[in-house]
Amino acid sequence: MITADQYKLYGFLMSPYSMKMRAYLRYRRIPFQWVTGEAANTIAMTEVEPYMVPVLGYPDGSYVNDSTHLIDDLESRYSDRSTTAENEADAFLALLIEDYADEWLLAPLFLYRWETEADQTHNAQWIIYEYFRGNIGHEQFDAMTELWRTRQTGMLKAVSGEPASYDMVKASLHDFLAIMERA
Ligand SMILES: N[C@@H](CCC(=O)N[C@@H](CS)C(=O)NCC(=O)O)C(=O)O
Repeated sequence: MITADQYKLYGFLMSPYSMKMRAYLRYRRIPFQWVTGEAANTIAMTEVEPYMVPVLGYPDGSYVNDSTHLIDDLESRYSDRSTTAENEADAFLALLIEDYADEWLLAPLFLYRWETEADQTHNAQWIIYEYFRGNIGHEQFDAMTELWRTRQTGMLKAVSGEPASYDMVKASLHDFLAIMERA
């Protein structure tokens, strides 16, 4: 049931940090309303700094971003199904894995998403499709898709490094996944 005093999570399916936050809220069984598209973007642009998704709207009307900070805060507010390990060593490893995922895995994600022309087109369309909530007949669809493709592709070097390191960046994801499979 949706109620007015619920948490609201403003994000995008294409945003890995939004998916992290949504998975967390679901796991904790904290009721929330998922808000995506233009409405989510407007909140990210007007209610927090710097501009980014996800943003969590609290029942008291405040807005907060940064998934790590949000999770810390929610961990302290609710005890049921806590994701904080009781054992200190496990808690340290959990923090390490979260940090690695947040700070490093964006590099292979960006590479797989924006390296080839086919992926650039497909993924930019997907983001703008979500922004317009499926209304691909929108007159701004093509222009915004192109704008987003150029914007994100332009960030590839800063996020994923030079082409000479692409193989290493991709291998790091596969090594990480193999280790997690064994864990
Ligand atoms: N540290 C933030 C990172 C969030 C983040 O980088 N979100 C991306 C989308 S996945 C974003 O909104 N980037 C802003 C931009 O592209 O200008 C968190 O954990 O929530």
